[in-house]
Amino acid sequence: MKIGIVCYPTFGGSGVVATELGKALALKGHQVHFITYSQPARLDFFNENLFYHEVYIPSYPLFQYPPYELALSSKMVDIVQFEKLDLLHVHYAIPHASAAYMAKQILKTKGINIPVITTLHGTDITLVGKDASFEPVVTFSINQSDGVTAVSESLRTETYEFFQIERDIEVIPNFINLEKFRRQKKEHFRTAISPNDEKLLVHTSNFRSVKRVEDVIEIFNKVHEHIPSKLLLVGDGPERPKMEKLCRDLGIYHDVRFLGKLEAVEEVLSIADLFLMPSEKESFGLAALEAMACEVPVISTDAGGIPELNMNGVTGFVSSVGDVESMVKNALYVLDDERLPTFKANALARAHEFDVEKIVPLYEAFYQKIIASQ
Ligand code: GMT
Repeated sequence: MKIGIVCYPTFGGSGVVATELGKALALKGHQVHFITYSQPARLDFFNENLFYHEVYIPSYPLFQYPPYELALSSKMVDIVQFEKLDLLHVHYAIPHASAAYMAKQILKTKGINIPVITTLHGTDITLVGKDASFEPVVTFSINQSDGVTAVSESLRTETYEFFQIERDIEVIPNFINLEKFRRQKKEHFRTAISPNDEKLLVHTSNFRSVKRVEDVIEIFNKVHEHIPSKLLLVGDGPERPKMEKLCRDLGIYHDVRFLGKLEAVEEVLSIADLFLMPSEKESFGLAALEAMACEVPVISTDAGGIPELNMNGVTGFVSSVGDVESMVKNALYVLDDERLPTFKANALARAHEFDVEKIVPLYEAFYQKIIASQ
């Protein structure tokens, strides 16, 4: 198939999933065309089936807000026509689904029918999409898509609850490349970070308030009172300065490392004992899956789709949002030297259920179904 993929080209979960999907499809012989405003962060290797088309937005003094969506629709029209694509797969509803709708209508006037598939990722529904500024367009463009997928049952349910959706939404969970995300031997790195074999807790996120990074720090602060431990924080975002101050105020700053945005997160995960995800909302929790693939159990909330991934008492534990005490208790339980190896093995076994090799065929089958229904 010749597939156009539209996504955010950043380190964010939806962009990562879209890029990894495109890479996996290209390896299976499909021709994949990324249509984005810059090179996707994870589009890091050459393959003869992978193409990248940049959306260019001309600047003009009148535009306080450059009309990206129009430039994106025009680019989709151009690429679908020129490359003779079989389908467009857009990740994250805003503004990709409505831009695709516009492109589809334009192409119709040229006698071309291009099937459009929209994958819902989370905040496009649970946070931003619900806002009155976007809701009518989100509802309309989901209903106008030829196929819709969501990354968890929870997100599917929430979409039906908050929007007037007349379409079937198919759940295709996120996936993991187990060749990239696997526990590597990084003993030198571990010794440098925890010279006295302190336990290593890790959190990775975009440091937005929805991730509740203050809970990560509170949990670590209490765990640290009981067992020698260190905290590694990967990523960057608006909450980071406040979090650095909190660590200073709590007197734990020297046991916490802010590592910023990293390309090779798997190297940090390879030395970790426990992953913390106390999010307020999380449609799937890709960062937790990445940790599990590196044999790291997860202490998380029960928000959104997390319980569909993190099995309570097996791969870690889930608690209510904000219940720091419960997450501390669970973290100490998992970190026990007798129990930790079992939790690590369970986390890896669970990650295997989301192997890219198992999930990508579900997308291929869905593409075929939508193309056949046209
Ligand atoms: O988590 C974020 O803030 C980024 C966001 C995105 O759209 O890039 O992530 C969402 O999509 C990921 C990939 O499907 C999911 O794993 C995340 O759980 C989801 N985030 C939220 O629902 C908050």
